[in-house]
Amino acid sequence: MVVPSSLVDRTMSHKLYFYQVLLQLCCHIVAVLSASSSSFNFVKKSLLSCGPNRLHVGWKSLSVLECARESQHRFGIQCYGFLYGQDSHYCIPTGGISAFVPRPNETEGDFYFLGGCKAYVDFRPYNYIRYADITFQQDYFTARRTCECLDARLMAADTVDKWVWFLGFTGNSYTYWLGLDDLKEENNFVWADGQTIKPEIKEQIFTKGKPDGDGDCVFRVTFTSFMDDADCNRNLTSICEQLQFATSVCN
Ligand SMILES: [Ca+2]
Repeated sequence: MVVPSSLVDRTMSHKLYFYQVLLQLCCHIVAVLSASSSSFNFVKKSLLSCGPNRLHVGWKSLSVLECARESQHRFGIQCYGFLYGQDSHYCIPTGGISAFVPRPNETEGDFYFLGGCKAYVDFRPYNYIRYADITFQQDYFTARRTCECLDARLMAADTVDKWVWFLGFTGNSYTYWLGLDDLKEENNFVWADGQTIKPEIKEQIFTKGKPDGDGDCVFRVTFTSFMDDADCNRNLTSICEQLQFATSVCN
């Protein structure tokens, strides 16, 4: 039996059409999956004592996902996060977070963050840590919260190496909070990393007769190489240290 050539052509063209549709469908699924997976890298983060650099005044977006996609599309690697108002549907793309930038206000909505060492713009590398010089004055509790907001902690100068660096860095001009206090138990001084101070370090960093119970928080006394305890409500400058990016490319 002879099959008419027009029938063969029609069958072939149907097959071709089927494969074209299948290919388009696959491409669409891959595109949707990759867009979703990149957007899902953002994590909702509360910012109590620091803020994100706003990259743009913002625009209306239908959803969080849409806001994430458009922020990344418009600002590429500059975009480390975004603010999205669930009620206002307002989308504000953001760069890195900083202690020197105001925290988001209520109308700006929730903050979504990508993270990564470059997203913390205040930090510089030093050996196995990264530090941020918080040059404005805060009480001890606020200074601690500011470091926590930056996913860091007040500096624990609990080794000779870090102690020497701290003295050299802070110079003579300012009084700095150190991450050291006896808030939980009088005269039991504990570093910001949870370790109780070693007796030999305590002897080295406090001048004779100190700490004398003036307060529960420890600071560097201006124009000396020594520490003293003081009222935690005093407003002083501070240093945050960040350890989680010790081996990162940012260093
Ligand atoms: Ca005390």
